[in-house]
Amino acid sequence: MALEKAKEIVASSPVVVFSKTYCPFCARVKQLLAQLGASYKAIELDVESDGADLQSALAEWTGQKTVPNVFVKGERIGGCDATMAMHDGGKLVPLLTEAGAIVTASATATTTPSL
Ligand SMILES: N[C@@H](CCC(=O)N[C@@H](CS)C(=O)NCC(=O)O)C(=O)O
Repeated sequence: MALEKAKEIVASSPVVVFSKTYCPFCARVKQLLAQLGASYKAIELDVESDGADLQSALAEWTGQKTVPNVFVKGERIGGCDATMAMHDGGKLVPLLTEAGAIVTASATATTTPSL
């Protein structure tokens, strides 16, 4: 049940961060996404009534017991370290852009009909 819900949440948004409000690693990831101008859905597991169940389901599904647990386009990136490493490797922004989470000026221009 919680596993189904976790999978539904992941499928429902291009970027999902399972997080806790007081977690500094989660704050780092959310801050990075905000700095990159990426839209994302944060699920704060310490606030959700079924947060503990969701966290257990995520551990069962992904093998990761900690937060943040970051997903882009339904694929798991991992925690804060993995997300930062991906960004440092120059791979995060392209993935976020491909996911539609970052709308660039040029992408906006290409969707504007020419006059
Ligand atoms: N190295 C991990 C650190 C994550 C971590 O230690 N998160 C803590 C919260 S700040 C955690 O999930 N603790 C267990 C829990 O809250 O259930 C990462 O890169 O994401």
